[in-house]
Amino acid sequence: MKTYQKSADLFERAKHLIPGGVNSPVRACRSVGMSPVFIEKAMGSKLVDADGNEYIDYIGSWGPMILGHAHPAVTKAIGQVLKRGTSFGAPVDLEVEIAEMIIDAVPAVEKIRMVNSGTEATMSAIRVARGVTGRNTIIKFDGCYHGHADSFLVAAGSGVATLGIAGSPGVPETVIAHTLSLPYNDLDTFVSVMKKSGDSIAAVIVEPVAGNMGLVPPAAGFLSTLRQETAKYGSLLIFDEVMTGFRVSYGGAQELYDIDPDISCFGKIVGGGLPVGAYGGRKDIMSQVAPEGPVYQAGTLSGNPIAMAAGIATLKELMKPGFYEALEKSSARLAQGLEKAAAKTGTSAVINRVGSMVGLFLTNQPVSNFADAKTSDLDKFAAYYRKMFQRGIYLAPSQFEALFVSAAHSDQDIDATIHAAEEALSELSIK
Ligand code: HOZ
Repeated sequence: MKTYQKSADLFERAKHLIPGGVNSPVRACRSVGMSPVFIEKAMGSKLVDADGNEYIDYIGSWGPMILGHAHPAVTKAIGQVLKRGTSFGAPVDLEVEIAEMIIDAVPAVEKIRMVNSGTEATMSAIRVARGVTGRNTIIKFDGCYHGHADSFLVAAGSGVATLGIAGSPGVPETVIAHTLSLPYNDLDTFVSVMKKSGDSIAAVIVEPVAGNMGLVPPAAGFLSTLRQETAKYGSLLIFDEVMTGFRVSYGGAQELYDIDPDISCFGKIVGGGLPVGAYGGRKDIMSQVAPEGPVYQAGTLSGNPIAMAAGIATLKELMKPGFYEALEKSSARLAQGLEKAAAKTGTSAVINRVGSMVGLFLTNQPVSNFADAKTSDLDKFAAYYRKMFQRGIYLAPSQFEALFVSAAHSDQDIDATIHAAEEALSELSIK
C-alpha cells in the first residue's frame, strides 16, 4: 500500500511558509484536486518522492530534462566546474562556449545574451523590440504563455489558464493596454489587425509550437504569415523557443518550420536543468543591448558557470548522431499508444504531437487554438490525472500543459504508460 505521509507533512509546513505551499502555481496540483508530492530524487525517466514512491516522469522539470534526470555527462560537467567556484559575476570561458554553440545551431541568432529564466528572456526581448522600433504595442496569442512579466499576462496559458483567471491584479492597465492578444492559428484575424495597426506594432511574440495550452502545433502557413506581415510593417517577430528550442529539433521550431525570426528566446534545455534563459537575434538588433547599445538589461547571475556547464554538456549530447531520430521514435510510440487506448475505451480524446512534445485533450473536436483546448472536459482530465498518478505515471497536473518525452524513456516505460492510460480511461468511461 502506497503512502504519501512525508509529502503531506512537508506540504503542511510549506503552506505556512510559501504562498500555496509552492514556488510556482501549477505544481500545487489544485486543478486536479490533489496535493503535490515532494521529490526526493530523480534518475533517468524516473522520479522518487519523499515516501519512496516511484514515477515515470513526463514533466521533465517542464521541459529541460531532454536527456533524462541526472544524466552522467551533465552531473560530471557540473562537478568539474564546482571545483572552480560557484559564481564570479565576471566573464567566464563557458559563456563564450555556449554562445558559440547556440549561434551555430540557430542561424537566425547572430548574437546572444544569457539570462536566468525564460521569463527574463521574453521580457528582455520585448524591451529590445520596443527600443529598436520606437513602438510600444505587442501582439501575442491567446493561450500562449511567455512567462509572468506584466506585458504577457493577457489571455495567457499555463498556470493562468489552469487557475482559470483572466490576468493578474498588480499588472497596471496602462501596461497591458499595449498588449493585443489574438487567436492562435487564425491567419485572417492576424492579417486584418496588422493591416489596421501594423505600423504601431513593435513585436509579434509567439510560441512557434504552443506548449502552454496543452500542445498545439502551428497551422500550415501560420508562422510564415507572421514572418511576412511583420516584415511588411517593420515589426519584429519573436519566437519564444523556451520550450521548443533544442527540443523539437536541434535548431528548434524555427529549423523545423524553416522560418527565421528576428529575436529568439530560449530557456529550459539550454540550462541543462539549471536556471538559465537566453535571447538572441540579428546583430543589428542585439547590438542595441547595453553596454553595446542603449537598451538596458543586466543580471548578477547571468552566465553563471555551473549553469553554463550544464547547458554545454546537454547540448553536446544532443549533437550526437541519431539523438532526435530515437526521441522521435519513442514519442511517436507514446502518442500512437495513447490514441489506441482512447479508441479502445471509447474516449473522446485528441492527441497532438510535435517531436517529443505531446498533448492529450479530453475533447471531441480538433484542437488548434485556446478556445478549442478549453472545450476539454476538465473534471474528466482531473480524474484521469489522479488515476495515472496512482499507477505511477507523473503527468503535468493541468489540461493546459504539454507532456515531455526524454531520451531516457525506454519502450518499457512507454508501454507501461499506455497500459496505465488504457486502464485509467476505461475506468472513467464506466462512470
Ligand atoms: N509555468 C511552467 C509550466 N509551463 C512551470 C509550472 C510549475 O513549475 O509549476
